[in-house]
Amino acid sequence: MSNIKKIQQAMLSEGLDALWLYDELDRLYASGFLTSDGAVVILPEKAYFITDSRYIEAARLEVRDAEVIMCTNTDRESDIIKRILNENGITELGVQDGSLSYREYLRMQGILDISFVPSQNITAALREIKERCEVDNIVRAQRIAEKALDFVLGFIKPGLTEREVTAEIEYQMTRNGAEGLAFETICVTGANTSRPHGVPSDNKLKSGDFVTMDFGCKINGYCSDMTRTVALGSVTGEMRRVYETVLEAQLAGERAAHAGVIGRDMDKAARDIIENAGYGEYFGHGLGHSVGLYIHESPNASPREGRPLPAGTVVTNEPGIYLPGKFGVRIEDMLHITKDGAENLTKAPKNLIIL
Ligand SMILES: [Mn+2]
Repeated sequence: MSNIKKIQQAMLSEGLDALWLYDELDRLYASGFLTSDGAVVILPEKAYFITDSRYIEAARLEVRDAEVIMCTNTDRESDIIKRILNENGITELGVQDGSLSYREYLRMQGILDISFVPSQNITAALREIKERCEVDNIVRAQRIAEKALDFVLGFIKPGLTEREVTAEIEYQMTRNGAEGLAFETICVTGANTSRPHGVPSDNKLKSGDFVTMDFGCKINGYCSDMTRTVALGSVTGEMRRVYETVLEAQLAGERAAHAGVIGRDMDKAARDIIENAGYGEYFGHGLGHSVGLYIHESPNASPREGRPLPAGTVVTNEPGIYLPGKFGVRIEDMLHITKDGAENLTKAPKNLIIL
C-alpha cells in the first residue's frame, strides 16, 4: 500500500478530512520526493504536492500518488492550499504541530481562517513500522558505514587528531555512496570518550587510550547509526572490565528485543548488567532510539518508554559506561524488531579491538 494511502486510512480513523504536511521528511515519506520546502495536502481521496520552479521538473517525474502543482510569486503555496480547501469544503485542517514554527502557524491561520487540528502523530506513528524496502535502505546505509569503519581501523594511528579521523570516516562514507551524513560524526579519544556526545577536537590519539566513533549516513533519506569503541596499543584492567560489561549489556539488550517488549523493559535488560557490575550511575542515557528518515524516532528503548516496540521498528541498542575525566565506552548496533526477536542490521565486529 502506498504511503499516501496509509496516511488516508489513518486520517479516516481519526475523522480528519484534510492534512497539511509541512515537515520536510514527512513530505518525502508521503511523496517519495525530497524538497527543502513545499507542501503536501492530503484529502480522503486525493493528494497534492506543491512545489516551486526549482523542483518542478523533477517533481513531475518522481512524485508518487499526488498531483503536482507549481506555486509562483503570484500564485503562492498558501493560495493553492486555500483553494484546495475551499473547493473541497474543508473546515478543519490537520497540521503538524511538532514541525510548524509559531510564526508559520500565525501566518497560515491568518490566510486560511479555518480550525487547525494537531496531527503530528499521524505520520510519526506510521513511520514507526518500516516496510522491507525502508529497512533495506537503512541496511545499505549501514553497509557503507561499515566499509568506512573497516578502512578507518587500518588508518587510525597515534598522533592523528580526532578531527582527522572524523574527516576520514566522512570521506570514506561519501566515496562509498552515502548521499549525506545521518548526523554529526563523533570521534573522541582519551578522557573525551567519557562524554557520550563529545565533539571532535584537535586532541591527538595516543597509545593506551580508547577511541569512540559514532557515525552514520543516509541512503534514499534513511539513516544508519553505529558506535564502536576501539583501543590503541593496550588497555588497563579497568578499561577491559568496562568494555566487557558494556558488551555484555549490549548482548542482553539484543536478547530482550522482540515485538511487544515494552521499551523500558528492553532498556532494563541491558541496564541491569551495568548496575550489577557497579557502574549504574555512569550509564546516563537511554539504551536506544528508533531510526528511520529521522535519526531519532519513536518508540525508544529507554527507562521512560511505556509503549511496546512494534514489529517492523528499527531501534538502536547502545549501552555505555562513562567515567568522568577517565574514559568511556559505547557499543551501538541497529536492531530490526520482528515477531520472534530482532534482526541485527549491524555486521561490524564488536569484540574488543586493540589496534
Ligand atoms: Mn544512536
